[in-house]
Amino acid sequence: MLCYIGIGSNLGDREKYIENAIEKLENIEGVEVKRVSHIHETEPVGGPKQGKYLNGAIEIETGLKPRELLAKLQDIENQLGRKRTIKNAPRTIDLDILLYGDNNIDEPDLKIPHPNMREREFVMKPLKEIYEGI
Ligand code: PH2
Ligand code: MG
Ligand code: MG
Repeated sequence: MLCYIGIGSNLGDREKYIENAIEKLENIEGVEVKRVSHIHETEPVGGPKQGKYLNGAIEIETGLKPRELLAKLQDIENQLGRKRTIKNAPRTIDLDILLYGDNNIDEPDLKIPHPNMREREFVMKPLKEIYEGI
């Protein structure tokens, strides 16, 4: 399945966290990283006052089911020191499933397409780069 992942970081060495997360993604069995967008610095949207983000998007081909993929992404977030506190808190790394083929999933802990992604410039800009070929 062709799938798109949103990546973000606004805590600590943001470049390093993004780099490490992509490397870990490449090492997941059943995931092939196909394209990575540019990484952009963006103003935080929502949540408490916090530092700027680095954001990008990643195209992968995967045989994993949505929940299997979600579990792998959460593993990587945990390995990279992600702490879950309040909603939209600053984070070392955030890996979100944006699109999973043309599947629609609406469950409490898994919504695909990712909610509000179309209104979020920090998601759509890197996604467009991938679609339009950078
Ligand atoms: N992620 C959020 C909330 N706000 N703002 C930016 N610029 N980038 C993000 O990745 C981001 C955000 C929740 O996941
Ligand atoms: Mg997330
Ligand atoms: Mg997010």
